[in-house]
Amino acid sequence: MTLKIGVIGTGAIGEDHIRRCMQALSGAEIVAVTDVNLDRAREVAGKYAPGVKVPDDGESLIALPEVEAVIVTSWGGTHARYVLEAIRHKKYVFCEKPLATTAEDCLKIVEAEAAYGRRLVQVGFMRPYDTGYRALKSLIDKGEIGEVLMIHAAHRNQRVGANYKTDMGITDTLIHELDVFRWMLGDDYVSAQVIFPRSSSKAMAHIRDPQIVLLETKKGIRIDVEIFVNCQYGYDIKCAVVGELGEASLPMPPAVELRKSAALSTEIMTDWKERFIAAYDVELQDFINGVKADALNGATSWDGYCASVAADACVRAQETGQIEKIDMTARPSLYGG
Ligand code: NAI
Ligand code: NAD
Ligand code: ISE
Repeated sequence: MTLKIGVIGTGAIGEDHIRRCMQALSGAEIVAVTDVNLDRAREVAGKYAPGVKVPDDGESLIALPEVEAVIVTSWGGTHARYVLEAIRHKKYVFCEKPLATTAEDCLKIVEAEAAYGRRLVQVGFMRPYDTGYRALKSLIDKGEIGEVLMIHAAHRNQRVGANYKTDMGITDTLIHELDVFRWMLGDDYVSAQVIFPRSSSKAMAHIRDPQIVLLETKKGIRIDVEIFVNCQYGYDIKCAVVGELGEASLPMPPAVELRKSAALSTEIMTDWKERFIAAYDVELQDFINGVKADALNGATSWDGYCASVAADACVRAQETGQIEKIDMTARPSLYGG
C-alpha cells in the first residue's frame, strides 16, 4: 500500500520533504500540497508532484478523503492549529519542529492526542536519527565516559534572514538541542539562564547574536549552548560531553582533507539541509513505516511539549536575565507516565 500524504507549507523544508517522499523514500506519495502562497505551492507541486491537488488552505487539505497522513512544514506559529485539526480528523501527522511555539499550545496537542488514546503525532526532531548523535548516545549508555557531568555545545548558522528575531534563537534554533539532550541523557531540565555576549556587527541590528544558554538538569548536569546564527563561516553543530572518565564529542560529517599551499583543510558545510540529510531521510521513512504499522516512532507530542516548556523558560530568561525554573505538568500515561 502506498501512503497518500498531504503537505502544508511548501517553503525550504516543505519542498525538501516533498522531494524526499517522491524521489528518495519508499511506500509514500504526495497527493496534495498547499501554502499561504498558493503560487509557491503550485510551483513546488509542478516540480516534484505534477497534477496533485492544491487546496486553498491547510484545513481543506486535511479534510480531503484521499489524504491519509499530513506533513506540516509551515511556519512554527501555525503548527498547533494544523496538528489539532489532523487529530480531530484522526489522521497521522508529521509536524516539523517546534511542535508549537509555546508550551501552552503543545499541551493542547498532548491533551487532544491523549484523549484520542493513541499516538497520531511525530515531531520532526531529526537529530536522534543522526548517526553521529546515535554513536555519542551509545557510548554514553555503555558508560565509556562514566557519569555525565557537563555538555559544551554550539549551534551556528552562517546567517539568517530579516524575519529572524532574538527569541527564535530559542524557539527555532536551540529547540534542537533542547530535544536532543533530553533524548541523549534520559533527563529533564530544571532551570535555564541566557547570557548575551557582545553582539556581532554581522547580525542585523534588531537581533542579539550570539547568545549563550545555560541549562541545568534534574541529575545536576550543566549544559552550555552557544547560539550564533550569523557566524559567517558555515553551518556548524558542536557537542562535547564531559564525563567522570573522559570527553566524547559529536563527529563532524565526513569531508575530504585537502593539503594545498602549505595548509591542511577540510570543508565546513553551510546548509542545514545537507548537514542532516541522511537523518531527515531515515526520520521520514520511519514516519511512513510507522503510519503503515499503526505504531509511530520518533519524538512524541510529549517530547515536543518538554522542549517547548524549556524554550519558554529560556525566552523568559532572555528578558529577565535571571535563572528561570522549568516546571512540567504530569506526563499522561500515553507517553509512559
Ligand atoms: P519557509 O519560510 O521557507 O517555508 C514556510 C512555508 O510555509 C512558506 O512557503 C509559507 O508561505 C508557508 N506558510 C506559512 N504559514 C502558512 C499557513 N498558515 N498555511 C500554509 N502555509 C503556510 O520556512 P522553512 O525553513 O521551510 O521552515 C518551515 C518549518 O520547518 C519551521 O517550523 C521550521 O522550524 C522547520 N524547519 C525544520 C528544520 C529541521 O532541521 N528539522 C530545518 C528548517 C526548518
Ligand atoms: P525508542 O524509539 O524506543 O525511544 C526511546 C524513548 O526515547 C521513548 O520514550 C521516546 O519518547 C524517546 N524519544 C524518541 N525520540 C525522542 C526525541 N526526539 N526527543 C526526546 N525523546 C525522544 O528508542 P531508540 O531505539 O533509541 O530509537 C529512537 C528513534 O530512532 C526511533 O524512532 C527509532 O525508530 C529510530 N532509529 C533510527 C536508527 C537509525 O539508524 N537512524 C536506528 C534505530 C532506531
Ligand atoms: C532552522 O529552522 C532549523 O531547524 C535549522 O536546523 C537550524 O539550524 C536553524 O537555526 C533554524 O532556523
